Amino acid sequence: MQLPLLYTYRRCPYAMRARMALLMAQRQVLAHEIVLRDKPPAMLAASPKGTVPVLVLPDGQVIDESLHIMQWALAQSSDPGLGLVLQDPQARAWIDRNDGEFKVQLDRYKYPQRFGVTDRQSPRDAAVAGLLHDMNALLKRQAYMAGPSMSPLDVALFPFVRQFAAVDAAWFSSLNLPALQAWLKHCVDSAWFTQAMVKLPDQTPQLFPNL
Ligand SMILES: N[C@@H](CCC(=O)N[C@@H](CS)C(=O)NCC(=O)O)C(=O)O
Repeated sequence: MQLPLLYTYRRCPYAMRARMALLMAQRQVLAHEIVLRDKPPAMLAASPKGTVPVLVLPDGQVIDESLHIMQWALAQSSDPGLGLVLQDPQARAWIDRNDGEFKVQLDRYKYPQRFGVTDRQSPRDAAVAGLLHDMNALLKRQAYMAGPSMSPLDVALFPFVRQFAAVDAAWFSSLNLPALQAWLKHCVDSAWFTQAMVKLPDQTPQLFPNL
């Protein structure tokens, strides 16, 4: 059987989403770890916008948005509930806030020079007062974003919160966001994340997951 080909980059939070969804759905692909400054011509031919992740199906169809790859993978899971999680309007609203306002704040906080930001505390504090505060409020009532167990919604969100936390880990752990901090730790410690972060050799497609 011909496998889909996933162009991925280990440290990219969008690619992490895609890899964890493939794991959750137990859907095997060939994973090609790219070098960002030397993207494979075949990837650019399939998706000229040049972002990862990109999934190329055996019939030639190209899926080059992380959420669409998640949905494609989850739709094939033996658990039909998995795919439904991302279709919930509230889940979509969380993801839209993450991929929109929070990602902008994260980039300005993480790379102030790149964005000409002189006061990196403004985007940092806006992120805390915005998405992170609201996630913490929900996570006080339930362990994960869509209920009592880890779901594709957590997978879509936590790689970005992880990046935010890692900019200044001591400062992040000093925040009064205990439910969010516990959630992040559980997600990072999960088997999904551990397996999604297994190192693949550059530029050599490998079976993923390698069952
Ligand atoms: N909306 C896209 C965003 C993907 C994205 O921006 N990926 C980054 C890496 S984290 C990328 O490939 N950037 C291109 C580059 O750095 O050359 C998705 O959800 O898949």
